[in-house]
Amino acid sequence: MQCYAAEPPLCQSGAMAVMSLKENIRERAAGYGFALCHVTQPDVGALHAEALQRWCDAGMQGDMAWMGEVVRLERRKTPESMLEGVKSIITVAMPYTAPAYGLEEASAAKESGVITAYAHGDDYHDIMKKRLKALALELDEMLGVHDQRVFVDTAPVLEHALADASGLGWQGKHTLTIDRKLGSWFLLGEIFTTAEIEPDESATNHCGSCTACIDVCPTQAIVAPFVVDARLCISYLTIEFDGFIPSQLRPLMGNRIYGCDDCQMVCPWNGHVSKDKPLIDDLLMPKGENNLPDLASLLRLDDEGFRIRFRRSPIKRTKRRGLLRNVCIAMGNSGMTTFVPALLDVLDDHEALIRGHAAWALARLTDQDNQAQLLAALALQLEHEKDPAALQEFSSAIEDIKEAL
Ligand code: B12
Ligand code: SF4
Ligand code: SF4
Repeated sequence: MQCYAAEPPLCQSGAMAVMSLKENIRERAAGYGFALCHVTQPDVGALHAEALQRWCDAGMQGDMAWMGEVVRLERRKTPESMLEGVKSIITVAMPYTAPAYGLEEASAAKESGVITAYAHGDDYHDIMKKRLKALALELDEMLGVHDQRVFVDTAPVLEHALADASGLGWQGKHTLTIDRKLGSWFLLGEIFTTAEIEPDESATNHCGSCTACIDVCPTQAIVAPFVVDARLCISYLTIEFDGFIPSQLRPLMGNRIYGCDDCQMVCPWNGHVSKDKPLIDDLLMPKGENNLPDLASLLRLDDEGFRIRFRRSPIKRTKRRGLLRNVCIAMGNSGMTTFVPALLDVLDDHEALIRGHAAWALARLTDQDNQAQLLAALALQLEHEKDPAALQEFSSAIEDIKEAL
């Protein structure tokens, strides 16, 4: 045992607090907002390595080429390939505020879009990376000569497997990492170091016979316990996928316009996590504007408006074209003909992706009163349309409206 802390409150004169290296790291991590901090060895285990390979072989990564690419795939399986001589991996979790609404309230808000809770504040990637680097600097003092690297999300690191092995939390059937107290409302990061730190015990699974997440998934993307087919997952479709969303999946997306939290919202381990009391973390603090935002206002955003509104938000990832595509789908699913004028306004948008999805949405909102107007507007646009995919959307929309007559 050794006292590693040089300054109060860890080592106060008279009441010398003696703590182990790991306790000291944990305490410092907590100072950066990392509510959980554990340690493991650089080994993801055969179960995870094989399951990852099967997932990619089945093409479940969809268009996320960076997940299937051979070199990166091998790196995920072998953490030692990410830092020569790595001996220990420190895993951390940074909590964010759970959604302030329930599933029913969110889907009943037809004029609004649902944005995943982690994206209600600033972009966590920037925040966590900065904080992990600052923590890593402090480790330099504690660990002596060592090499280290920090990772958050985007690197080829199998974060759940390492979190599980380090005892930070278990991987639930929806594949997210869960802690008994925090539920799953947190994000993961790691520090890889060449220093040797005593590893923690791995986590134990507490899903039991529950299948709530599998049952609630709107697109049945959890194809088996612990297996999410990304191609079906609304999170993938709304954030990662850049093209025309398969038309059979669009009605299932409801009003989710950026990510999806359904499988987490029904998880009993999230039941006790407070929805009303935001976590005190200034940067990740939810901004009201992303809490069930008005769909019509979002559809009016031009490129500059989008850039300004989302410049510090993870939502910038989809670019305007992706978000407005999702907004069109939510409008089409709303059953609200009051959205028709807004959708007609973007039928000649400079982005084919938005034009095409607006056409689809208009066909869904056709009624006796507006069908002639909609057919005329779509036919007019069809004459000028050059993009093959948008052209296809216009033709299908016209056919659908005619069939409904
Ligand atoms: C690709 C990716 C996605 C993809 C694919 C999701 C997936 N399940 O793979 C998409 C875009 C769909 C996605 C969505 C989301 N993501 Co994501 N995503 C990632 C990323 C970059 C890689 C995940 C990965 O390795 N997938 C490959 C597959 C094969 O892994 P897997 O699904 O975990 O499968 C494992 C299990 O099947 C396990 N296994 C096999 N058999 C068995 C048996 C048992 C008993 C057990 C326990 C395990 C087990 O082995 C496999 C390999 O480890 C990670 C960050 C990272 N670098 O790890 C973030 C990450 C997982 N995402 C995260 C988040 C927040 C989300 C969303 C909640 C965002 C949202 N609200 O929209 C959703 C949740 C959807 C869901 N249910 O998974 C967080 C999760 C935080 C947490 N508490 O767990 C991460 C860790 C990012 C971060 N740094 O915080 N994501
Ligand atoms: S995030 Fe949504 S779509 Fe994806 S697995 Fe969970 S419930 Fe299903
Ligand atoms: S909903 Fe049930 S099965 Fe799914 S992760 Fe939570 S406890 Fe596990």
